[in-house]
Amino acid sequence: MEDKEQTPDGDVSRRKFLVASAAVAAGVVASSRPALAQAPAAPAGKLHVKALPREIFIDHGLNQETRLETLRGYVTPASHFFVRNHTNTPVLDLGAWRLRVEGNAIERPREFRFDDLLRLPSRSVTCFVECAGNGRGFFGEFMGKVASGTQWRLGAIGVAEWTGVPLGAVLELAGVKRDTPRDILNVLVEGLDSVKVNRPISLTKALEDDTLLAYAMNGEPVAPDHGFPLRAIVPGWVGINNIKWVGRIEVRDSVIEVPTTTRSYVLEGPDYPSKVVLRQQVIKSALALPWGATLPAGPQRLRGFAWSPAGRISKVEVSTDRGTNWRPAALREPNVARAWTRWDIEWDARPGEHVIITRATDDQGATQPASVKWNAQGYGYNVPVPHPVKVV
Ligand SMILES: Nc1nc2c(c(=O)[nH]1)N[C@H]1C(S)=C(S)[C@@H](COP(=O)(O)O)O[C@H]1N2
Ligand SMILES: [Mo]
Repeated sequence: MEDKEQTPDGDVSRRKFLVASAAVAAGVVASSRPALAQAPAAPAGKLHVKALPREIFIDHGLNQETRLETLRGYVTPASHFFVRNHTNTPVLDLGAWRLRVEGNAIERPREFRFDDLLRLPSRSVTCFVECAGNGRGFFGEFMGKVASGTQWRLGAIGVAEWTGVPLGAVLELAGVKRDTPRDILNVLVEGLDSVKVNRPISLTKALEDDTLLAYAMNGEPVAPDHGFPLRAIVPGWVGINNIKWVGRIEVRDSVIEVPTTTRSYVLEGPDYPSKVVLRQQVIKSALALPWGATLPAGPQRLRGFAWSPAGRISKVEVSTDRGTNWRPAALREPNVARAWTRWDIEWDARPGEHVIITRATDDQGATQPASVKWNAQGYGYNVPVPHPVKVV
């Protein structure tokens, strides 16, 4: 894989994109399968399949950030779910699709068809998928030192009910050799996008009940932009682990090193003597208003979201006076661990320029910190942010 295509949140090279879209245009993915078994085709030259209205998404090109203020329910519908692609969305044919499970720690390498997976016991998990770089823009905005990659604020997250088969059930059918190390990154999940984005997780994480190969999102087939026909769901871990368009899994007896663990998705910079390979996300909260919103004076109900990779949210505090006083927000159900909770609080808005700051705590005792170490690729920014709001 070329370095250029693996830069954190960087765009795929223009050349590679032209090749990929030419393949779509030439009908390379077409087949004689019944229409029902096919994903909708992305018009040639388009990066994505779904509509991306500017009222719902902030446009970062390949990457599309959800405007959290447009969300109404607990789960994020596919129409509103952020998109983080390393290259354009591939349009896969379900009939031709296969999942290969192989590697030197696998007893019986084998291939699964989609129907084989549907015959296995099904499991549903409600959790977030959140980009490791969610909040990256704040390194530049509040630390004065821009980190490389898409300058997200806090909309690179969505929560869905994912349904599929536990990854462990599939690994069990292929047989994982005894004595395979459990806590190193040796279970590689690979996508069928043109640059074959892949990332290894540990066997321990792979065998957790809630780690899924998901074929449904909020009760519907996973949409093309979100990984049709199958994506990995690795609750609590950074977004890259939730590989879309899964086509191959490799289990080895040793660490699997790929660009997503050696080059990107690592913490590095002046404050990191050695690179730290990312696994788990960090606790965060967000106000569901446009950045720089304008509100009318008078009583308002502020609302937002809070989420943690480890537990349920136990507290959200809100300051409307630049951090001097904090008040607890009401937490609304559902409040699912590794998904999120919605919160709201009343605010008597007086005319002028304000900032609203929110700070989440989870039931494991984790709280958003007062500071975070800068890192070159801008991961893990979770300091409470002063969200600007103008009252007129
Ligand atoms: N095959 C593949 N899987 C992928 C990616 C990708 O580019 N290709 N992007 C990853 C990243 S960095 C994130 S944050 C999530 C985003 O998932 P979404 O686009 O469904 O929101 O998918 C992950 N899985
Ligand atoms: Mo990501």
